[in-house]
Amino acid sequence: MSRTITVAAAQLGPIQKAEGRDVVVPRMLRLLERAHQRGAEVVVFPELALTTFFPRWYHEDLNEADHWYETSLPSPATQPLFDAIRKYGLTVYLGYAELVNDTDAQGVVRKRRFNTSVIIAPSGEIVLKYRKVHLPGHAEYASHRAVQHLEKRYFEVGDLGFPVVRAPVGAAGQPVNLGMLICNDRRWPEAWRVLGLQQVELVMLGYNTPAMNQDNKGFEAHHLRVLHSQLAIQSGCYQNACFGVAVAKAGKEDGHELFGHSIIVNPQGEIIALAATWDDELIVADCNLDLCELGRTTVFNFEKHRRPEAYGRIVEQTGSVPPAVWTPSR
Ligand code: CDT
Repeated sequence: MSRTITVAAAQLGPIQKAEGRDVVVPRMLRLLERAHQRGAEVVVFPELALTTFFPRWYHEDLNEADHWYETSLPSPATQPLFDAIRKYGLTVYLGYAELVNDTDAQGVVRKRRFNTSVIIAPSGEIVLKYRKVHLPGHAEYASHRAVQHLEKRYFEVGDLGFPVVRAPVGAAGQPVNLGMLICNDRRWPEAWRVLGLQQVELVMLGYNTPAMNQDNKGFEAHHLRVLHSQLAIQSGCYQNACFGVAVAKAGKEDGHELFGHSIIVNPQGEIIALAATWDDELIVADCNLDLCELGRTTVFNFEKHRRPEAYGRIVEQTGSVPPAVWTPSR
């Protein structure tokens, strides 16, 4: 019998700055209900799914930004999501901003902030947590930019690595090797490979990606923004023989456009489902996990073909260095 699971990408349309969890959670509940009606066992929501993409807004005092973060899951505002997850027997990826109050040895409380995602089991338990490693943007207000992208101000670099867990999914409880990425992580092959080295079968990732390059450092055609996103996800799935569910927060948030184009990708790197709108939209695909075997046992049989002794620079070096210079002998 094939190991087929039905997965859904629950794309969210825009969330305006003034809209709170009381507006967003009912929209997410409708998507969960539709996912259940369409036979989904796994549902993936976007990065920072409960709020607008707040890193575009500058707060001089970080404490003023606390209302964008969750200090516990579930909370009174998110409890209805957990109730629906239990009712429908779903496994759910949820992206959110996490605020942790850490107390040090001297009893001093320090606030720590992460861009986080969790996998929630059909029982409502948290199966796995991931904190975003590749934080794009900048930490200080950048006057040359049309729009701020202050992830380096609002979040610490994730400290949980790239974990993979084998866990039963959905009401049927099929065991699946599950991993997570968040938005910009998808552009870094190192992140995918660390998941691949743990035999990941399903990579879930949410994103908020501006439709236009906002760095003001040169022109980038808009269609290339989508191409680059898909290229990264398709190659990540192919090179690590896994399925990927990549889910956007899309549309115009307070006038700032985020692209949609949520996709589900198979281990051959093919897009098997694609969102057609920049609004709340559910796309669903059946994923036969046995398809992960072909790549894993042939071209990407890591045990047989990887050469870590030649990859030293990948972990020893961060930035690039100029190459050795060759000069003709005469
Ligand atoms: N949210 C997020 O990581 N967005 C980035 C935008 C990069 S531009 C600063 C992305 O890689 O899609």
